[in-house]
Amino acid sequence: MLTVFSSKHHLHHGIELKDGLIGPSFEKPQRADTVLDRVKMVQLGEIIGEREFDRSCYVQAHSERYISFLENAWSEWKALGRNYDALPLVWPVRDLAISQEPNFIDGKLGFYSMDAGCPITAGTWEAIKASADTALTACEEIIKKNIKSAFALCRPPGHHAAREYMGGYCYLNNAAIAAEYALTQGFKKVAILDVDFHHGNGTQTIFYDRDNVFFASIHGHPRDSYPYFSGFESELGIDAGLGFNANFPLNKGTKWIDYKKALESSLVKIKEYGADFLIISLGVDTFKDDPISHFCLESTDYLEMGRIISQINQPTLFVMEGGYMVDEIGINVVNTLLGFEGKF
Ligand code: OKP
Ligand code: ZN
Repeated sequence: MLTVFSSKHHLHHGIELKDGLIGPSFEKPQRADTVLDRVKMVQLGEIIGEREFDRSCYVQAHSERYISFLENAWSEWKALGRNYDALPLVWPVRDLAISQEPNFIDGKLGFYSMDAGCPITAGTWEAIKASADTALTACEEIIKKNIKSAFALCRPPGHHAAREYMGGYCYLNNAAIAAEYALTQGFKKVAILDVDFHHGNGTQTIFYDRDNVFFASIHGHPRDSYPYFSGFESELGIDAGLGFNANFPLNKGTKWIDYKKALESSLVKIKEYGADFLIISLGVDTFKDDPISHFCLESTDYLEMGRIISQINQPTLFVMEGGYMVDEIGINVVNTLLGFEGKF
């Protein structure tokens, strides 16, 4: 399988607010490098760099003003003499005013985020742009070269990022940006299957009222797990999108036997939908030793996960999302891809 990778991901590394403390983020550069090492070790296939795409490619899934915010946030922050990571500290929840964008950077940071998991640093824009371009390049390779599948080794991840907000280490929604791109290239029905441990709230909301992108997610139940306010089974889509969203929240400690049932149910829905292009938001934080999650998949389960996903038998783009047990993340990601290719 072809892999697309950008070493620009190193430009982004930062802090997060977790358990009441500011500390180094779990979402660190070593993650992507570990996956790349494994791709090389098993000789998964060719590895290419990302091409640059026009800004308008991101403005499909996001708003113009949100992209401008991401481009300019660091310089606005730095102009105040702050030479450390930017984090939001106030959010417009419920009845607070959301009709206008604040002028001041502290206001903007809260306006465009859902949590304090997304530091903005000097290199953040360049890294997140490269991550989105990685997904777009892999998508373009599948389409232009007419190949069955490709792996976009994206970092930072994207699935918590919505049309106008960042959250959970995610800034640009790489999978959503790729889905919009596939639609511009003549595909009619894109399905996104999100197997990251966390609900892909950003992807869900971007396509919630749409019938040309079906979204399915298998994740820790929001009663126990981040992002807490999204990912319930009752979320089915709205207006034209009603019936084109499916959530599979699972209990703490879920093992492969139960995970597999949810995976198969999600694929039945994707088949019924009649997808002509498949995007997998591939997070491996479902692994038993992941430090921030509570499912119990084993490394060999990912081989079977890949094999089962391949039954959709449509062009398939894998987009890297989460996974934080750095020693195993490479094995688990690449096992999924090998399983998909029938190599095990
Ligand atoms: C990202 B992905 C809030 C951080 C809370 C966030 C987990 C994000 C997971 N400051 N934890 O879905 O793997
Ligand atoms: Zn996750």
